[in-house]
Amino acid sequence: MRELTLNPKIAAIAQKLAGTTLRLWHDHLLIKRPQNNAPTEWHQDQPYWPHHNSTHPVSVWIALCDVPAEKGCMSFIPGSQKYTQLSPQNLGVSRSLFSLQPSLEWDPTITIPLKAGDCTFHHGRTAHTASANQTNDPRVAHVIIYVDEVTTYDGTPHVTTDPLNLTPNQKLQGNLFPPVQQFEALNQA
Ligand SMILES: O=C(O)CCC(=O)C(=O)O
Repeated sequence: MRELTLNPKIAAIAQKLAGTTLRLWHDHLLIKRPQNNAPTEWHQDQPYWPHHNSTHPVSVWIALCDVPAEKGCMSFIPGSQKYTQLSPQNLGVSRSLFSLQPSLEWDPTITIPLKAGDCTFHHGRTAHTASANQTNDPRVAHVIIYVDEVTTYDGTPHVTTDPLNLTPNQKLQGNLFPPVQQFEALNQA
């Protein structure tokens, strides 16, 4: 997983899409159990993150198995990254995103089934959902999240930064948040 997260080619594509230099924020493995009966509600990612100065965050969602629509694939609302001020959406409340920004309900969505090894890239504010896993096999995806290299910590709680005793306005840096330009070397270490 370390090699995948620090893959320089994937990171280079993320940087090209962002148009700026990026660093790792965090990764995670997202498994949906067979017949989990639980779609991931529509949301933007960035409102959950304790960041300042991050305007081009990018997430890569990599399918580690075939993910057809009935197995928990992702759908997106293209252009929804323009909503920069929405408060964090409540994933436990159906349609929380649309109560915060009703116009999004009318925007076209795009659903992207993937083959194992395929991936999608999305901006940290692009609204997305993932369907329930209605199959008898687990759905396994690996997500790598990059943020602007200049990102600073804003002092609010997050599971990634809580144990680190960071000072508000401190730049995210160090081993846990390597810049993409170091990935090649780190991946060979
Ligand atoms: O895979 C999922 O169920 C949701 C993934 C997601 O929301 C994300 O990668 O930001």
